[in-house]
Amino acid sequence: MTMQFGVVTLLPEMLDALKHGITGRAMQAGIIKVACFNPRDEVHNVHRTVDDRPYGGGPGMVMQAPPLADSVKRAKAELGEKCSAKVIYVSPKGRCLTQAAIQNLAASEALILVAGRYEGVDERFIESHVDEVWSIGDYVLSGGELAVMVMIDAITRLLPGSLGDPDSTSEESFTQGVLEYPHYTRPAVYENRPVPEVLLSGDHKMINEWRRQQALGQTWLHRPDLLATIDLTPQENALLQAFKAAYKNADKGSR
Ligand code: 9D3
Repeated sequence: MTMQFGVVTLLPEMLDALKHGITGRAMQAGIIKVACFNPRDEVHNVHRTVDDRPYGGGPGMVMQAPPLADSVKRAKAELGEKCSAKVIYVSPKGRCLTQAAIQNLAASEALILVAGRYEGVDERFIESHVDEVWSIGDYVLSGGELAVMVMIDAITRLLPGSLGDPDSTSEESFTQGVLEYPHYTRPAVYENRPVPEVLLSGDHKMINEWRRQQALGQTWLHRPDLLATIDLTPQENALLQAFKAAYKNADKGSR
């Protein structure tokens, strides 16, 4: 029932941010459990060294394999029965995370997530102890902790009971593959901009159609790559053509 996350990190304090918001609520409700394992705790020499210079030379430092492996072993032991827990290393070299990948990971009983620091970890740790490598996008972070937190956040909100509003997730299936329609709340006029009239009409058939059209239009404007991957019904195609026509017309008026 509880999904367990074992996080291997040199900076466990960073994970304290998960105590806020939906993840914090999920912790309190027993939906998730997050336990950190610090490779430094596995080293008993004077300086408690966990990194060293790269063989072959070059800049920066590399995390050594033994303290990382010992932390993973400790995490597996603590997760108890769930020795089936996959070990995931987050790295800019990993496969890029998608919502589909998050859905698959959310079906796990337990996950061990390894965050790197410095230039990365000794390749032999990955070969011997890591099952999957994931990236959160093509940009450079200063370490893996934020990526681990992104994964825990995205997984947690899919777990039963973790979202305050159960309608929010079913709504998402209605808008699968397209961007969201724009949202409005009071005041009815803000900086001379009125709320779209249809939203004040009370006509929910019209409102749904407008929202569908806006979702398709937003996707056409901002994520044409997504639009290319979905099949539109003839009605949706007509809604999008009308959006494009209105958009191009508005452009004429402003010149
Ligand atoms: C200077 C060469 N860098 C490769 C682009 C090395 C390097 C950069 C950043 C090594 C580690 C990191 C730290 N990043 C992560 O640990 C990380 C990450 C990321 O930077 N971007 C996207 N996803 C992820 S998941 C983990």
